[in-house]
Amino acid sequence: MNTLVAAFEEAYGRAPQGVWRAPGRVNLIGEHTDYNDGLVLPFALAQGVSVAAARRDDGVLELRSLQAAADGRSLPIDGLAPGTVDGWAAYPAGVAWVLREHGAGGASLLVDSDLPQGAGLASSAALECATALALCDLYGLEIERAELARRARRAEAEFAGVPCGIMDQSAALLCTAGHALLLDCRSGLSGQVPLRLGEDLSLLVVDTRAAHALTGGEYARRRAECEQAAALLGLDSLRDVTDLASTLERLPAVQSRPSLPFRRRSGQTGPDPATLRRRVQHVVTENHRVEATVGLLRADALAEIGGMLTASHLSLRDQFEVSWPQADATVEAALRAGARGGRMVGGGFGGSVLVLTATDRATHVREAIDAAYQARGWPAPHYQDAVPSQGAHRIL
Ligand code: GAF
Repeated sequence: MNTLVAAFEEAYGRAPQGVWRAPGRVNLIGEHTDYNDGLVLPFALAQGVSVAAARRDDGVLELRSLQAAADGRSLPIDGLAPGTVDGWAAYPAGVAWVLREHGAGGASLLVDSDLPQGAGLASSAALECATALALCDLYGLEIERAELARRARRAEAEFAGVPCGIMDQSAALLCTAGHALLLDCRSGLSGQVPLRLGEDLSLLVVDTRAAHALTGGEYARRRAECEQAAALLGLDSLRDVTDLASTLERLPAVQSRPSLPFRRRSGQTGPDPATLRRRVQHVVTENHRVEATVGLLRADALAEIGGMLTASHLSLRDQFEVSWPQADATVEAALRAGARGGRMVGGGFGGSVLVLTATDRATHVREAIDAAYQARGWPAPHYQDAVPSQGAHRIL
């Protein structure tokens, strides 16, 4: 933090009025459920984004980042509009844009991050939420955290043009140390679920180093498919599915084709029925897995959730089709080496994998994953131990 304060003084010629920090997240389980009004269970990482900031009264938002030293911006608050700012700056600028109507004005910001970008650990949400807390404090805005998460999500979706759900911003703002956050994305209600690892169990975050970006069209396509399935079923959202088997029967009959990766036949305008059935199957069973996982955690049976994690991964791989080769190889190698379970986390198509393992097997698990990457000629993955940490807060 001292480096950040010194860098702020050098950049702006005065001291910051404060420093705010928001964490990245790992989603324990409940993937691609948030935009289906479903359940998610993320926890905050110790790694995150810090923002040093001072108020300016000339209506200018100055943005600099220690990770993008050559890419500073100076933006008039009045001129902020969706689509006008590109790159990393779109996220803090989007937050200033959503908070403008509440009275937030100009500020000088300097960003620092120890979260890898593109690792699927919600670095954009962390940047948005640290900025949001900074602007709220600088301008005396009192917005409760669940509402602030909704505003930060709007910044990302409407200003930066990334069609995300509400999970990542909620995790950054609402998580508490030693817990996962159970969030019902339909009601907005949330609760804390104990996630204490103790000495015997470790949660390993494996950055597969296949970069992930939500701006690619596949995430938006999955959303559209889920919406289309719900519309065909006459439901508001897939959360309303009560009986999976009969629901799948109600979707138009499966045509004779293998249920392999998404592909449109020429001339076809939308996803075929088999694809929609797979999407529905994932979302509905994933909500059940969240409930089952919460049950185990509340019964103090963390060691038993491994099967849920692996089942989630297989569903994301085979039904939702958002996994990627490094993620599959990581889960496979980890399980072979005796891990209790593992799954890809986040939007997919790159990013990180979460592995639950007995601590005394962790080294063996890592070696097995390394060997799998080496055998395929992939760059070695990066590892970190996940420690369920506190949500966004002021650190200075
Ligand atoms: C990304 C999105 F930002 C989240 O809202 C969520 O949909 C997730 O992908 C998939 O569960 O992180």
